[in-house]
Amino acid sequence: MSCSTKLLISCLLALSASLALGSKAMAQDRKGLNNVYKKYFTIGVAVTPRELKSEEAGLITKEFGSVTPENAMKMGPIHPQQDRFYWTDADSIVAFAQRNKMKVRGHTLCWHAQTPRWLFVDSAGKDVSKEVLLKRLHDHINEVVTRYKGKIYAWDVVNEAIADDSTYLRRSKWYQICGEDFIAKAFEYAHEADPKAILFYNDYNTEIPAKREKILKLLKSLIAKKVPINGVGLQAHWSVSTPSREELERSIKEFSALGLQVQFTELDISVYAGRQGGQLVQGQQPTGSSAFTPEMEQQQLEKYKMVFDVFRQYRKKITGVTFWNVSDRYTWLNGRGRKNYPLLFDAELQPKKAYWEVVKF
Ligand code: 9MR
Repeated sequence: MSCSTKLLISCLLALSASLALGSKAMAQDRKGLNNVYKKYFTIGVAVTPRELKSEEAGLITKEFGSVTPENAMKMGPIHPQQDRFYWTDADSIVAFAQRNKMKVRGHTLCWHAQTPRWLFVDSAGKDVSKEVLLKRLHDHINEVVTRYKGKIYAWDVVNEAIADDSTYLRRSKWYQICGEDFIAKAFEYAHEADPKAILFYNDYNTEIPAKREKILKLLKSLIAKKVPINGVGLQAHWSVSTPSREELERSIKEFSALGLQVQFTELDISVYAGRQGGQLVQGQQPTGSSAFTPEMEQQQLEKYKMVFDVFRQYRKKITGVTFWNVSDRYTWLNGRGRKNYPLLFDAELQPKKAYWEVVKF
């Protein structure tokens, strides 16, 4: 090897080492989303117990100030049999948050999905009465909320009780057996178990006028009945095409005008157009290659920039923004043979271009 080749190689090595150092320094210099938004609102993330024991843990503590269990506190997973609770996963998330001085949003006490088998039926398999179902709801809420009293600052008490079709309330098993009373009762039971917890009603498609109207109607009726409700969770499963700035601003204004806290509880921005993350429905086949194209990257970055701009503008009304999943390594939006890239970190856990737009203001 000639002298000049050796020199060239050592120059290249030195250059690549300094580049590596540079990107490391940049990673260390990153303040983290929650710190950048300290004066605005808490920024949180939905987590699985596995992530808290993996590479993701460092990213979670660096970037976020609050965690929400993605599934671990839902009634099916946490209360699989009437006389048996499964606490391991939920406990591990709460312990992680305590160790790292993070807040916890509890999710969720009463929902039509992910319910345990035993909940709505008696031993003969017949539907239970309204009294029995409300007693079961009471006992469930009392047990779970009491266990984490003082450790979970906010609960999604009732999730998704409003219908997507032209009816008002979703015709769920809860509704069929109890009528609308289960909603107010769930809040009362949660308040009784932890009077200091901030109690939320949580739903999706809250920027669609027809659905927004129905949610407003429900919230107004709960407030009029003096039900202990403190906030509304707007899920924010959005996409490159939704919501518009106008729709989003209108939702924040109308919900906060009720005197409730507003939190965005399940934020992600799908790279496929459409409501609810542009999900594929049963039987629909994915088209194209499922790659994250530069066009998607640009559209997503613009949507993230716009929504955080609005969030900052309405900082006085908004008390929290939670992402639904940590990075593009794992998202609930993957499915039916199609990959999605809805978050601010890529599958290598590195910040995407959209991240830098969100922290630049
Ligand atoms: O992300 C959750 C996914 O892992 C579960 O399979 C799914 C079951 O319905 O629930 C997902 O989380 C939902 C949340 O609890 C309520 N709002 C909609 C979320 C996405 O479906």
